[in-house]
Amino acid sequence: MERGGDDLKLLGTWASPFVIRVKLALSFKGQSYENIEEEDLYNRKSELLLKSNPVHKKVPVLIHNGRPVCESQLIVQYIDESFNNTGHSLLPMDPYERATSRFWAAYIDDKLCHLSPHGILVYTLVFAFLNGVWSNLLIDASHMLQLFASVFQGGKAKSEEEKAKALKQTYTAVETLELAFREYSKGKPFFGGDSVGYLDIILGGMIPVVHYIEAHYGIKLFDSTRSPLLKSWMECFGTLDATKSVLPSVESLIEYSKMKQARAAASAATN
Ligand SMILES: N[C@@H](CCC(=O)N[C@@H](CS)C(=O)NCC(=O)O)C(=O)O
Repeated sequence: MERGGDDLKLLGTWASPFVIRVKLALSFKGQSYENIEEEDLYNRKSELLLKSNPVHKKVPVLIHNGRPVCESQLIVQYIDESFNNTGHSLLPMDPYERATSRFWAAYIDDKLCHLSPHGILVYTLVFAFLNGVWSNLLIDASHMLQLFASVFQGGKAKSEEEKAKALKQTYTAVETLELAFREYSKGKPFFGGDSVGYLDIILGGMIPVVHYIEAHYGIKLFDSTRSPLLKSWMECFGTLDATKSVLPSVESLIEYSKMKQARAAASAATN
């Protein structure tokens, strides 16, 4: 789809938190785009993906007038800068505030999204969910703990104590983020104050998976005790018109997860 001379294509998978970020940014900027779904991201990447992101071979990739931009945080910044005449600015104008927004965005990715000593919980769940590889382990919360501990620790069995420590580190990161939200929002509903800003988009991509983790494992990442402000933020963010059209429902994620798990089980049975 083209709009105002801009040809925008988004290469992604619909359930990916990183892809959802980009969709949120495009939605808030009122940009239409062609959505190109990677059919089998973990087994057979498309030629277009390999050509567009030869370094990491990951989604999302935004292709703007034929030129690819990779890495979700950079794509959101690119969208903000490229379409500065539509919607409001996502990043703050002040250079210091821009730097601190990027700092917290890196914190979210490091502690909550990626495979790191701290960010293991969510990353592992997202990976397992998208991949279906460890479907037989995804039974309940205690199995889930084994799952993320085993991935984090390279498959080596570790003590319950160490598993609990990894979970605690994730909760500590949430508490730290809660303090950052308090400082940035200044009593308003969003990181960006009265309107949605860069950090809302970065964390907003995680909302579907946060709901999924709660529905599937009974683990509340944002709750009224540990992070009441983030809990309210999540509820409020999810009701906006620009987000409702983008965020997949928890039911669709559960269905998708079941389908992936069935497919993984069938492929394991034939091998
Ligand atoms: N740092 C990247 C992470 C993107 C990422 O991990 N994408 C996953 C899907 S959720 C992917 O494409 N994985 C394919 C693979 O690992 O081969 C970003 O922010 O865009």
